[in-house]
Amino acid sequence: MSTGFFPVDRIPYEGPDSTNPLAFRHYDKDEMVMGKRLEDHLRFAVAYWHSFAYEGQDPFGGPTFLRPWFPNDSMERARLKADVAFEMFSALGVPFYCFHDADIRPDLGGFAENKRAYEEIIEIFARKQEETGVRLLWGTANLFSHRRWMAGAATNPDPEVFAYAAATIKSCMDATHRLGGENYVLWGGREGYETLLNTDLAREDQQMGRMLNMVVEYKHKIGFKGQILVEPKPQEPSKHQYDYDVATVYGFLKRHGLENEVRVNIEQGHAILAGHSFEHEIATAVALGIFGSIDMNRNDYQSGWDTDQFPNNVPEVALAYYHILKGGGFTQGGTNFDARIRRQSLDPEDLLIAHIGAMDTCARGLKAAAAMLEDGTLPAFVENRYSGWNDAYWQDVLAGKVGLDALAEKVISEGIEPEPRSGKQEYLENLVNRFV
Ligand code: XLS
Ligand code: NI
Ligand code: NI
Repeated sequence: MSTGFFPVDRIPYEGPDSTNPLAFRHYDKDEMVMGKRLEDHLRFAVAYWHSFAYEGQDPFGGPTFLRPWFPNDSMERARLKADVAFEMFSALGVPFYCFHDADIRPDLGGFAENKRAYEEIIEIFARKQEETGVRLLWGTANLFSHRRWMAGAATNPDPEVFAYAAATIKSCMDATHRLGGENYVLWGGREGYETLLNTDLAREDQQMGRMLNMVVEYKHKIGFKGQILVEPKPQEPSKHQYDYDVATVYGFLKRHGLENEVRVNIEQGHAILAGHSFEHEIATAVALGIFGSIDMNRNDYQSGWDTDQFPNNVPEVALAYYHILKGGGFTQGGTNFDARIRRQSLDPEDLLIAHIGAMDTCARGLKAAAAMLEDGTLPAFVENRYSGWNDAYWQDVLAGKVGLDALAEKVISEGIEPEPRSGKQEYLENLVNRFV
């Protein structure tokens, strides 16, 4: 029995010439690209929080979405929300979804009541996953909204908050494991500070390192096969967040002996906030061997905060997928739409339209990226640019068999005077434009 919330129950693929706003024009999930179905390349997920828990508030105004499952104060409403959510996953034909504990259950006050409410909804999700074939890309804990987290979760000066965070993470990992989730994500919105005047950086680093080690120990203890992912973000809500960007997270992982256990979930808008591009963050993670998954969205380039809009820029998305495909593509990760409709987009169909446009944008981007790889000119250019290093002598240099003095001797005895070569940036930009 459908709730009747959405105007249609299935979004068809109608091809590029379709003018139907409730149809895909570029995302044909069975289309083969580089020997793989588009659905298996992109691994789309809907974010429960933005589409079903966000009520439309902004810093200056309250809720604008008057959904029948708001306010979030009873199990009955939480069950209705779950029904509508799975109707949308099925209508869109997405293979995955993602959620926080606080998105799916009412806040009933104490830890034990909330845990019971959460577990009841998890059992409903398990049944709905069976019925629809939709799977869990990742689970996570909301350790940032409630006032108890205002001074941090793992990095809180109060050890009892640390314990509460550990208990919350444990129940979210158990639920993710129960639902066969492919990843578990940690985003530390409050793991940072508002002012250094009240903050001990060394202690907070130690606390955060211990928490992440406990997560990894527990993963192995229960036999969870998913990836553990940290999601970098430089600030917001904290003035400064410790998981600033991919390179910072890598340093943290090394410091705490976790670089082979934990990978990153990279979000487009967070990359921009950190002063990077999305592809910079992806390429860095691939180079360091910690690429895991992506949160796909877009920021407004004028407003300067994390606006979580749906992606609509094909050339940008194409470069992101280029680096993902070049790095071997997703394994357990995927494309999670960490994006919400604008607070004036009131109609139920606006939720569908937003995801349709985003999925079409990603499909076009991925196909352009695949075409660039299959054409081969761009990767060959880069390969060729470094090809001098392939000689045995230069490999010995990298392997540490040649020292500074030996290199100095070589330059003098062979009269080496290197000739600069063009980086051909404009040529490469024009080349990319042939595919997007
Ligand atoms: C907030 C983050 C958050 C994580 C999940 O900016 O993107 O939504 O993805 O906690
Ligand atoms: Ni975000
Ligand atoms: Ni995110």
